[in-house]
Amino acid sequence: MAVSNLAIRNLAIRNREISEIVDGLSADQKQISPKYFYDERGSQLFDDITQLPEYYLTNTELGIMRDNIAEITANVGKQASLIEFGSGSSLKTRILLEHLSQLAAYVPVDISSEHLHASAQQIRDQFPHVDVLPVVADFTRTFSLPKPMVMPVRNIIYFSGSTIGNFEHDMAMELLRVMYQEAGAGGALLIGIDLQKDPNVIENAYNDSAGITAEFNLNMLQHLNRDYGANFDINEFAHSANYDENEGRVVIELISQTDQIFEVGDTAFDIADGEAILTEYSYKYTLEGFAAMANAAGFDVEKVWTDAKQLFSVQFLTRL
Ligand code: AVJ
Repeated sequence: MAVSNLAIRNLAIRNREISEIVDGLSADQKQISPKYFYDERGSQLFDDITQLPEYYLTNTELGIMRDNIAEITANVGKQASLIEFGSGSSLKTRILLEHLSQLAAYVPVDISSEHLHASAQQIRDQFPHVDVLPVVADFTRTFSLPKPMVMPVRNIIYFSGSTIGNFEHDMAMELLRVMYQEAGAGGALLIGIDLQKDPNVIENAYNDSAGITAEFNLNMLQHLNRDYGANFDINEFAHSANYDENEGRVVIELISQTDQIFEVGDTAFDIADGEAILTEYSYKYTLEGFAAMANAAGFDVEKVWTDAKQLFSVQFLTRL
């Protein structure tokens, strides 16, 4: 029987993921990586979250981009290669592409090949003059860049949505160092960073009244049941999101509603009534705190754009 290389490769990836999930659930603090939020339904639910009145992040970042687009594109300059960390089907990317008329290339980088190629094709359809060169890679490690038809003047790394907030300090630093490497000489980083603010505003963004964030969080268990041989009883877990002001992070968890046992593949786990599975951190920064990290990774904070309420920031960092 012929088994394709692709099938073998996918199996190998899946086995690695299952052992990663089992390891996380075997730790003292049970945890599952936030990357498992994003199956098809999870991606749809996240899109829904971005439309919620409580979830200020997306609309605020969009507003900042729209209000400052002339300055932003002036900082990027002409004939840059725009390298987006993440597959970039968002409105923010479209605003940039609409206003950066002389790009050397647009390079979306994503680990999911399917998602990446679908959104790359949409970008090509909407921006036929742009050289779109998708790269399948795990952007937490360095990867090699494609050669555009036109020689880029500089690389601009784009990382929107405050996605860096998912990473704890050491990993966030590592990611900034990867972006420094990928930017190369003369390169820069355009990044969206959520800011520390009234804890109630933050907590409401992760505890919306429509219950979409709860659904998004619980869907992770459904995803594991469907694709990773788990048997979670979705009805026996509850969504929880609390802002820890000292750590500057939202802690998002699934709380067991009873003493129970669940399995992932062949491994069984006990979980007590009230015990948590950590599914996500969402770090919020002060401008000073983020600047210190950027400096330590070799960047200079050249420009910070914020909204009137200082909820969110878009920052332009150049290599020191
Ligand atoms: C995609 C990581 C930026 O932290 O706000 C939204 C994900 N989780 N609601 C965030 C998320 C729950 C989001 N990021």
